[in-house]
Amino acid sequence: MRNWSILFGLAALFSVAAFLYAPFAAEWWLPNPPGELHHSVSTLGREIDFLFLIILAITGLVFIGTQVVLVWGAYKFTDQLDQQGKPVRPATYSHGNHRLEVVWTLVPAAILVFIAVYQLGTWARIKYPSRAPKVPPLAEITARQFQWVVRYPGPDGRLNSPDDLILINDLHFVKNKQALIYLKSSDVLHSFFLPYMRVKQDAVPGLTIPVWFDSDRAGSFELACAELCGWGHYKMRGKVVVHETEAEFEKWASNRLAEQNRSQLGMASGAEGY
Ligand SMILES: [Cu+2]
Repeated sequence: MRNWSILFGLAALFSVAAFLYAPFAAEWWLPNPPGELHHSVSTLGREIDFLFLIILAITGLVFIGTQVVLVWGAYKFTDQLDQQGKPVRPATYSHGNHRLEVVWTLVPAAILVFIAVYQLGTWARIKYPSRAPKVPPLAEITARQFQWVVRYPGPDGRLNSPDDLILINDLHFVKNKQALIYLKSSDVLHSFFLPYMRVKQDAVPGLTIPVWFDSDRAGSFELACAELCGWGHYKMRGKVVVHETEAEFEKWASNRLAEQNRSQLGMASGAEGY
């Protein structure tokens, strides 16, 4: 049945075509700003993308190699029968090849060790708390079923003081400036996910985890929860706004703070709500 080799060959060709097409299609590639398909907005994001491409190249080459061998094997060693329906070339049965198995275990192991060692520096820059930027925290973010509670230090610059600005699903920071947040959870595991900044960090009940990122493009991006955390998981979609300048950010924060104070005053005096 030589036709099977053709089917396998077509499937492999389709996969390789998709693989080659992906980098040129925005909806197939990593999330980046519109019109800038290959530009990750964050410094660490660019490092992660580079690692990703290395892994993609290795797995891509292995994929093409194995598919070529598979199709060639299916084509060459297909069964052939003579006029009487007897096989021209009787099947031989193999019980494995020790040398081959050693090779295909050692080579992937060596590749994995290479990747593990090669990415160590990037991992440290992203995750080690000792490598967190030495800047005042932008906010404390507490995940809960089903929202992100974002608490910014108020005018006194200190978190957890009475003048804090508290917003839901609304994260703001300034372009080209390191943003440091403290991540918490008040119920179950959530995962703080900024796809455009390539940030993904679990929010773990009982822990306060520093997370840092930046962006060299202003604009509005997405914040999501990447851990199925309950029935309302889908609601944990938030907004990340990167402001062009510090002044713009300050103006936004003071406006929101004034709004918050007004509604609190209103609630205290019973003039609004209820
Ligand atoms: Cu969640």
